[in-house]
Amino acid sequence: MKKLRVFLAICLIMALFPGCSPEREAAREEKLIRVGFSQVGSESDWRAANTQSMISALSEKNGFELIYDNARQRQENQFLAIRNFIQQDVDYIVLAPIAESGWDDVLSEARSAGIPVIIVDRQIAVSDEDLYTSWVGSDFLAEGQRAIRWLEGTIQQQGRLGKPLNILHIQGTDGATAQIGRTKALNDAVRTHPGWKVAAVLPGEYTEAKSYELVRDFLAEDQQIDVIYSENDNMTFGAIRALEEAGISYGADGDVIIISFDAVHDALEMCLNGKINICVECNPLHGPRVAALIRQLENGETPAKQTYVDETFFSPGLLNEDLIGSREY
Ligand code: GYE
Repeated sequence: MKKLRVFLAICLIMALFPGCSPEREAAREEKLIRVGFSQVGSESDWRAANTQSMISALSEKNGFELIYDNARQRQENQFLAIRNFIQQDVDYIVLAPIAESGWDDVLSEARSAGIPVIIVDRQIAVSDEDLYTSWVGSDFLAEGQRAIRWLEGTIQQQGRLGKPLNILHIQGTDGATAQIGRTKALNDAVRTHPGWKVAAVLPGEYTEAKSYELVRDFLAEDQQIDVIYSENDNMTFGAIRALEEAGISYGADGDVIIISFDAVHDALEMCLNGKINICVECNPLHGPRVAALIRQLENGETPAKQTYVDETFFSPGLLNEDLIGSREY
């Protein structure tokens, strides 16, 4: 009798709430992990590949509900986004920080709310390392040193070691780890090579447009340069446009050596064609890495505090169309 009453009660509930089928309940119970992701902006091809990687890895199909915010290269926007994520009580905050400093307050708020924070790409400098759970990204100093070793070897082959070398330095966003590391490698090298000189440091902010304008104005002053050290591919594209307009030859057979960072498709094509001498790889495919970190945390594991990804570099002799075609970005 009791069983019959329970059965009738279930039938009644199912009749009143047709959405409550056992399948739907099960699906609802298989709860999506809610992730707020604050992205730097959309300044470069590298960033577009990174955003794509994050969105496809943190998809519903993979068990996530992603709240994506594009900060348009402004740290204040990242503060707003993070506060918004806290308000929405997300399960995890993922931050791709614009610059290293300034995070203590907002990340303390996240900690008070009990929300773990994962840092991706650039790093943060905080008073308390416990303000974030884990970081994954590139070793930007090593990338810079890779470029410098290549330059030293090339200059030596050309019999120009010890001779004057005028370097135009196009810099990424001030205070970003990618800028700090790549800049340090160059400055360290300039200090150890008496003939090497930085002709100018141009703040290109990782964008093609800004770099183009700055290099165009710089070249208008009739400056003589031997090397362009450009801290990302998009700024390299801008610089190359300015060189073309000024009628200055560059690349493998030209007067100006072009060093570029990221190694996105278009840059690799230009490298294969001898327009860029070296592309130092910077891997943007962090989506699956971040998803794996979250899974580890969900399983009660403690992921590594810092994870550096493996990277290499490309010069024309190391490239072919098949290799470029096989790469995801
Ligand atoms: O090199 C640049 C992007 O932080 C590694 O940011 C990233 C850099 C990348 O805009 O293209």
